[in-house]
Amino acid sequence: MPSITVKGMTCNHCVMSVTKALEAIPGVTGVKVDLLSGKASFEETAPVDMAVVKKAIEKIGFEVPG
Ligand SMILES: [Cu+2]
Repeated sequence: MPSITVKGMTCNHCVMSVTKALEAIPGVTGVKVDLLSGKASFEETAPVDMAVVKKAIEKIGFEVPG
């Protein structure tokens, strides 16, 4: 299960925003976002480019370190 670190989430609204942004990416399903650890993980129904995931998160105002 791929996972990515998301910086800047402060509440459940942030979690929902990140969840929705990731679910909108083709091939991404079963998104789980953990506020405390700042980690988002998901399952793939098709290969997903992590650069696309990173972009989707940054586009809605959060940071992906590294
Ligand atoms: Cu928030």
